[in-house]
Amino acid sequence: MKYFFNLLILFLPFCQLKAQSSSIDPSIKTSKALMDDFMDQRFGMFIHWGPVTLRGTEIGWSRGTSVPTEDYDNLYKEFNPVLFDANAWVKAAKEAGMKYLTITAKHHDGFCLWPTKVSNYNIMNSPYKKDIVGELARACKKYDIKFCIYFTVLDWHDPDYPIHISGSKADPNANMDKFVITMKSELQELVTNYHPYMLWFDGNWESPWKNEYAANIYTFLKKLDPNVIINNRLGANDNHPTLTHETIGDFATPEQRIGELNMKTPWETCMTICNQWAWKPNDTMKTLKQCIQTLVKTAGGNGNLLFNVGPMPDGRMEERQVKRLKEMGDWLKIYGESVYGTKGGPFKPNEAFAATRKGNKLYVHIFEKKSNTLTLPAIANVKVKQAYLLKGDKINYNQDTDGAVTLQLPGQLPDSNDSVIVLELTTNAETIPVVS
Ligand code: FHN
Repeated sequence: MKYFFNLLILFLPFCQLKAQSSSIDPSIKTSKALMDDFMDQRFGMFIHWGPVTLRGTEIGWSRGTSVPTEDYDNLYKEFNPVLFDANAWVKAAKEAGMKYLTITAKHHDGFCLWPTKVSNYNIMNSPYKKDIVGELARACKKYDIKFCIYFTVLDWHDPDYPIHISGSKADPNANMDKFVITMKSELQELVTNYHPYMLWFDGNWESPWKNEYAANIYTFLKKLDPNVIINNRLGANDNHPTLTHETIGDFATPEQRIGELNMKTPWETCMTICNQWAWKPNDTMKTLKQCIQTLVKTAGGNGNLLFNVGPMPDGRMEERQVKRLKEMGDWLKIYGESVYGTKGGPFKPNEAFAATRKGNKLYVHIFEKKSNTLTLPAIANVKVKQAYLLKGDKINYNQDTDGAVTLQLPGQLPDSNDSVIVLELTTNAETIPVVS
């Protein structure tokens, strides 16, 4: 009976959906303070995982392509990740220096990693029969990592969603209003049972999805938790790197590339440590240099990095991926103050260097030593008091009348992936306008 009333509560607002606005009331938008807190985190773990790992193919996208739909949709009957250990996954994120973790609770294939009451296509009907989302939420609380949830808008498995295979024609027998009620029921379970810090929507680009639905759901979510942060992939669009005042969502989400330097609106790059989002045997993994420089160039652009690992079908993360993340964490143990809680800029990141800043400190991240000196673009009305290697020796420099600073680089830079020189200024580095 309770479930019926829940559905009624969810259904009623849709009676007037057609009259519903396609934009949201600005007063319910996530506060600047919360967005500043999110952007201070700088580094998060993305996890793409599900029964598809039994085939080692891409989650969602291999359904009906490299894996026949019938085969794909029955993989959950074999899915039994007996070596899954939520604490081990969260500790891997912690030791990487990551501050938040985002799990694909439901990807485009529609399989739910939590005991939802809304559909049988969930983890409790696999041989594993345990609440993956709940275990990760508890482990994140234990290790002080912010717990976040990835949730797909499109659902190629749900008969009420009109598109059943990517690129196929809309099914006239589908029912979008009913589908959106299902979505709201699932989101109500996730928000009220696991209290995510952030919701990472995805799959918002197919024709059945409209901003009227998105606005209704954003408003619904904010009633459940006014503080939950929501990315820009709930609103109906495919322009993920952009955020405007009309966007239904709180931050932009450039993908598989580092976003542009942007001091005005929040953004987070999502990127894979390998090539595939879900686990793939012998996939190519990024070098430590690529990993560290991606994180630093993202922070240098004033953005966050959501870095993806794909755990294996038995529940373990690949040792080599955990080791690479630990190496990133070891680097952050030394240089983390030049990443966490900083602002990007004022220089545009490039192949030679990037810059971050906090208070009166300007952190210059040097990726390679091209000569014995490095001249930074002029920054007007800014005076350098002293320069030194972070955790290291004094650096000699000179500053000419237009403010350009030339650093005398040491014979051997301390870190071949990224060496950090601190310039202590006479003023607040965060107020320096971006140097184009
Ligand atoms: O289709 C998804 C893809 O599988 C993956 O989840 C990425 C992660 O950002 N998002 C979509 C592609 O843009």
